[in-house]
Amino acid sequence: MSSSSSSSSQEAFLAIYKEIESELLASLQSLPALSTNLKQQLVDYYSVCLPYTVPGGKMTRGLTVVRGVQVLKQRELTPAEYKDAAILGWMVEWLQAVFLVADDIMDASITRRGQPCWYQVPNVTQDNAINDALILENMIYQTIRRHFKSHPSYIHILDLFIDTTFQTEVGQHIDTNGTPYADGKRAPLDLSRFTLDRYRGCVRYKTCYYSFYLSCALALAYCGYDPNESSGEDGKSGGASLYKKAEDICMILGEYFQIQDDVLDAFASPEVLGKIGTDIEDAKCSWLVCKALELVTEEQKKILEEHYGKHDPEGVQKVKDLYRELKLQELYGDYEEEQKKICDGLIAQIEPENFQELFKFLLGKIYKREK
Ligand code: GPP
Ligand code: MG
Ligand code: MG
Ligand code: MG
Repeated sequence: MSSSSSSSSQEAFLAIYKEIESELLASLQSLPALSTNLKQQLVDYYSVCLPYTVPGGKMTRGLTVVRGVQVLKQRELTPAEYKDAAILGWMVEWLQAVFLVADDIMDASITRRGQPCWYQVPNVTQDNAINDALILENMIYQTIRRHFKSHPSYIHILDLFIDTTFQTEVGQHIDTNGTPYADGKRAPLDLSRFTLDRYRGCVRYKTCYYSFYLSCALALAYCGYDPNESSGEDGKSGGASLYKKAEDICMILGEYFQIQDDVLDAFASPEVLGKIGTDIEDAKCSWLVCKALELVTEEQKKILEEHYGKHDPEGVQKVKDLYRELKLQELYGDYEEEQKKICDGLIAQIEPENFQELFKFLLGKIYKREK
């Protein structure tokens, strides 16, 4: 796709965001039994919250739904179809906003998309931000009901959001290390938990489903493919197998994407990345720490034991120096090249051939990404 056609497709997509935002603000404006003044306060607040938290990312998840519907229909979309696909795409972006507002609180992050995290904005605070994440989530269901209540796939679309949300929350639980508090204290750092097995389970749940599979599955659902049946719209066969093929490749793309996210967390410049890494401070089960633990000597392991999981810039620097000494960036470079080849090979085997386009689009978005 040329950069001009990609920027015009982003513009068209953003125009649909504005429509959804207006509808949601209008519904706040018409809440019953509240004074005009109170309703105006709500509208004023969410007129800032929504544009701050929902658009402003790379929009890959949302644009994937549009691309998926185009690929499955094998033709240009009518204006009504485009709008439907873009609304579903924005619902994935909305879900991402829910997760990011909450994740930044949980990870004690500072910036996101080149600006302070929403909970860090003066006058927002953590109390508001937690409730905003809940409100943002509810807006997904209001919007899907408004636009798809009489669509044949309505229930299936809802199920996809419900299931994906739960999967992501399970992944987030594993990610936050969910160790029960003993005597009011968090359990001490346990490096033996940071295995690639734990990593892969965590990432499948916290990232792959919502960042990759959901958008593809929504495109299938919108086009009439039933995950429980072997035939789809117009008697097209293989509904169930298309979901399965999408899931299989999305799990591989998603793991590759999160490994990139972890490497960028430690090594990318925050100006380019738009966020300041916190994985070392937060004692995250990052790909880097898992790989480091496979390679360290007893002496080097002491650096991790002493400095991993602490909010101390010098200690964090020592961990990053150790990662450099272990040549983890080079190891990642090799992993990325190998992963690209594996993904190219797997995508080339997907049938029908037109479905391959969707995964080529996703792989193109992530290969060698810098943010
Ligand atoms: C990415 O983790 C995963 C999420 C953003 C899902 C959050 C899920 C919730 C249920 C809140 P990350 O912390 O590595 O992302 P980032 O690096 O963007 O902060
Ligand atoms: Mg985070
Ligand atoms: Mg997180
Ligand atoms: Mg991260």
